[in-house]
Amino acid sequence: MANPMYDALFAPLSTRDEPVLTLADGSVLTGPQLHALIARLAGAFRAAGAQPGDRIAVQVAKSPEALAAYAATVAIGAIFLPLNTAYTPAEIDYFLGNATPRLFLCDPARLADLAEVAAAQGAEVLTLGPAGQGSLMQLAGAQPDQFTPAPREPHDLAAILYTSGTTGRSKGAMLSHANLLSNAEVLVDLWRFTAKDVLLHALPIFHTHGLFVASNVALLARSRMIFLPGFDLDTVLRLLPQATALMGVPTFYTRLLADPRLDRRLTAQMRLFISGSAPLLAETHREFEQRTGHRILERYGMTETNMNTSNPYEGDRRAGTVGFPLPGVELRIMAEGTEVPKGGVGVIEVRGPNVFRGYWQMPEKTAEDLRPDGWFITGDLGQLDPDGYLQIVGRAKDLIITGGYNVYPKEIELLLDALPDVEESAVVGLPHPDFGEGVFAVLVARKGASLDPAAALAAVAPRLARFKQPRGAVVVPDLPRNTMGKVQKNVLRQTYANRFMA
Ligand code: MLC
Ligand code: AMP
Repeated sequence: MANPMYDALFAPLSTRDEPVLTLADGSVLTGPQLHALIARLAGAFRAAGAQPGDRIAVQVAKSPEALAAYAATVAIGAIFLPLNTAYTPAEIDYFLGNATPRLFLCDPARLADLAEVAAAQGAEVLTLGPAGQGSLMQLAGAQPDQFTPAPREPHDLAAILYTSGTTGRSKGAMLSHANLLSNAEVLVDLWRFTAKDVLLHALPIFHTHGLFVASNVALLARSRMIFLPGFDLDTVLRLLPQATALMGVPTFYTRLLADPRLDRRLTAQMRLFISGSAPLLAETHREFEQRTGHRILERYGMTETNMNTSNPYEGDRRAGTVGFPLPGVELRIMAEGTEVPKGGVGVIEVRGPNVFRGYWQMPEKTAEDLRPDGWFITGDLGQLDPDGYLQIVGRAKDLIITGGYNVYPKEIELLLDALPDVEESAVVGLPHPDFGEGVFAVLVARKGASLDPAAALAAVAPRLARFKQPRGAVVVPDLPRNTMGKVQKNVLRQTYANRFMA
């Protein structure tokens, strides 16, 4: 019986007798070594009681073992649930409560904070440190380096990734083997990835971009990955000459451009620079081409759909656009229930094998975004230019994207509004030179209360991942509202637009 993801991405490793992962220190893992690691982790998860269909939640630093944990989870028919390493115990408590995983793999250094949360949610804890320390590798050491994967159907779930909801509570996007594989196959072909490529991988692997767009594509194409713990500018500049491709969020590119060491010589052997997860400014695109001669290829995706559109590999990679729908993906622009012709602005909807199976245990939320005929309402505002290039012009959803991470204001507003001296709050994204957008809070004090903005932010910080914490706040007499009484966040964004800009 087949296991689609294992068969396509991981089984071939056993005969790829060459370096598959190269680490920052130059050490390598060959295909058979990585495959043996996956086998042992599969045995370890099974020994710990994980069955097909179980969720395995993972909040660990990026490492070959972490990547192998993803592969092992999918190979035993379980469902991989990666969690941002910045999440606090309060946030983790929500995810474990919603997904009820069988196992929770966390950093041994955070066991004191997390063991109680995991126990309360009935998840058995295994630990994995950045250098492979912890109980998981101990358990894996006793396992064979061969194993039989569990049979899976294409529509069986391979992963659940949380993407916060506009109402503040994150939703678990359910992704099937077929969702992920169909997208990886299209991207390998569209972006010309081959066994000759070396992907410089500096993204986290707890989100779609680093896990599915980068890792799945490289594995499927049999490309090698220079597998870095994260984006460190000096390391990326040092290793660029050894790579052929880089995938990054716009912050990667603005940071590279801010460093005079980035030049044509350093990037001469590079084949492809890809950007996504957040808007790439047209001037960044132009400056990058002037500096290096490379035209960045921008693409557009989501946790719920993986990649939707891409600029062409051959042909005009148009700055300020996200290109055309991928082969097999339908796209339309909708406004007031009808499709908008070229040039008109509306909400982007997509349909195709890449579109997820719905939100975990949230049928009503699923029905709000996923139409019965398969069209998914992205919440992004877009328009098609005369040549059919898609431009993302805004968001219908209340979303901030900071350095490529999504932040939903509601989650922060609920915490601020619960403070004794706060009457109400509005959280907005303001232009930020490094992260693209920065989180900012506008507060109204309760009658008679003297509200210190810094104290308010400090009070909510412990419950929020660092990247969600507002980087600034102001107290105002009242919030601007429209005639319907809805807070006008666009007015706030205009009023405070220069807050983070030098
Ligand atoms: C780190 N910090 C951030 C931040 N990243 N704050 C806001 N937004 C972020 N994105 C905090 C740090 O905790 C630190 O806090 C301070 O800001 C300075 O950190 P830094 O050293 O500058 O951050 P760094 O570690 O360099 O990380 C920046 C980054 C990282 C851009 C490399 O954010 C990153 O890897 N982003 C990629 C996100 C991603 O993979 N997105 C894909 C989503 S999937 P303090 O208190 O210590 O000073 C998706 C679908 C698709 O969107 O289309 O791909
Ligand atoms: P996530 O839910 O983390 O997958 O984030 C998906 C969101 O990121 C999309 O709905 C868009 O709002 C945004 N996004 C992804 N790629 C791009 C891009 N190239 N340009 C602008 N926004 C993007």
